Amino acid sequence: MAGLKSTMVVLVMIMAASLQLQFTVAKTSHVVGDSLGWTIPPGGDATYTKWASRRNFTVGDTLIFKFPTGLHNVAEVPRAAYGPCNYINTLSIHPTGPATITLTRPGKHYYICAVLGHCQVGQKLTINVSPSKRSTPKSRP
Ligand SMILES: [Cu+2]
Repeated sequence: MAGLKSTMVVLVMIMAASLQLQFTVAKTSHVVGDSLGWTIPPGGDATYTKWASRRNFTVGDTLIFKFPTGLHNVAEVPRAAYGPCNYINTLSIHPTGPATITLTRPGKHYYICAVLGHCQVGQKLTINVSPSKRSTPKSRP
């Protein structure tokens, strides 16, 4: 009986996962860090890495960075600047919270907080954005 029960649990999990896949076809708003928001993460940079690993990002989706204006900010930086937390050559900077960023390009994106010291202790996020899915025409000739 225990075997049947665990099989059922696995089945339900598979169904939930495929439902989630369907939902990602629509444009999604991703609240970075969920309830934690965009802050110095208590668990270090693994916090946002873990958060991102549970999600699928697609062109057209938005990232919402929730933070109090003045305490943090969001800077998109090139790959080379991400590791060393170099925020001299930012691609864009969003000083006002909450900051909503629409993902317009596929590929890797690198975000850091450019307040001195914050990126070094883990306030950084990298995501991989998939190209947008083309909607297949429903009507047939
Ligand atoms: Cu910060």
